[in-house]
Amino acid sequence: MARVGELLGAIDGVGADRRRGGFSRHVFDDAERQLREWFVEQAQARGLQVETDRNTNIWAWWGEPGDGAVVTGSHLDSVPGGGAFDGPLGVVSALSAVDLLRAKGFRPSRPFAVVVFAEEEGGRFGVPCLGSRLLTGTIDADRARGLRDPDGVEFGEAMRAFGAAPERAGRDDAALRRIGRFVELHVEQGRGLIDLGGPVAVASSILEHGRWRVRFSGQGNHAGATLISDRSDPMIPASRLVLAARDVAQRCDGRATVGRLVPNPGGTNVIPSTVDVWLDVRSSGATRPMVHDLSGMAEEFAAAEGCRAEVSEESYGDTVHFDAALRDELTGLLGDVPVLPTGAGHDAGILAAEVPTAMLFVRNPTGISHAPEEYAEPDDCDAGAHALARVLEHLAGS
Ligand code: HGY
Ligand code: MN
Ligand code: MN
Ligand code: MN
Repeated sequence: MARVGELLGAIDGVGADRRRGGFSRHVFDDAERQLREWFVEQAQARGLQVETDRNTNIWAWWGEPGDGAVVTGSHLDSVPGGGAFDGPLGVVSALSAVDLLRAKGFRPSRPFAVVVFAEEEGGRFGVPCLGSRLLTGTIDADRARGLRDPDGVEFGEAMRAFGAAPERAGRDDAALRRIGRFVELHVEQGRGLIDLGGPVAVASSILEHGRWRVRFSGQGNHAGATLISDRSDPMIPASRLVLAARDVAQRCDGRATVGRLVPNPGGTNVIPSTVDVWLDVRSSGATRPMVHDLSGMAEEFAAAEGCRAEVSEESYGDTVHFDAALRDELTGLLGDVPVLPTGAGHDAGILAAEVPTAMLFVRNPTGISHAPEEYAEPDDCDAGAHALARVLEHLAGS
């Protein structure tokens, strides 16, 4: 039976990003399609019955599909230049857990599925957990279809090119009825387990988080021929907003990040006409107030340069407290493993509003995620798969 590390190794080169380092795998791009095909092969090799739902999430059933299933899984897409574990570890561990259970002669006595959610990172169309948000109706289907990628391609068009029917996208009650419990295993994105010295933890909560885009508009012009006093340069208020985001976050004990800032047209010798800044803000309760303050500052910084600022909300997620009964069941089963919060969003956070949901974390010795340094030791990966198998056997047994 393949170990988790070997299964992960099989997809290691897919979507390797030579320019950024790490991996770039975004919904329906070549790399992500290769990973989808790999997953379907692996699932079918295990005798699982595979189907893709109307929102392009993939479901692999162990036995007949049915309502009230025990479901586990995660995502295969990545952030730009991301690590190898965020997402794939949860999918591979689910396959490995099926192997472990089957090897001991276990057969689920209730419907059982492994799921791969689409576009969890929002790396192409800008909204995280797009597949699970569509499934639960947490995003308006028309809005989702109209989301554009950096090349201006709409998600609806991309769905059609992928062979899906965009007009069918949206809340899928039949699919939701099929989920009785959802458990997602994920590489830890932080240092909790390093400091606690164990390979596996159970999740307690997810921070509230949101994504806003701020467009600063000024006057494009020539870098050499335009006096400083004659400029309306949107890069100036954009730069001030980056620093203000950090200061506001520190003051509010929150987290604010500008990981994406796009000048247009982007020439070295060109004063930009617009600069788009994406704010990623997380906190335990102060997210919207923080962005309210930052929006006011953006307008002030813009006015000071004769520019304009427009703020739009791209996505928002409330704080998620995972199902306490299920969480306690898991910690009991796994022998009092640590219970840790996470600042990272997950599909499990979206599903938690609809079904009893839990998460397992596997130790990441670097504590770094969304970067090539993200890592999990092979033995810890195996410990995670065994823990997941134990949980699934309990939930799908009697
Ligand atoms: O952004 C997040 O927290 C998640 O990794 N999508
Ligand atoms: Mn991620
Ligand atoms: Mn993830
Ligand atoms: Mn010229």
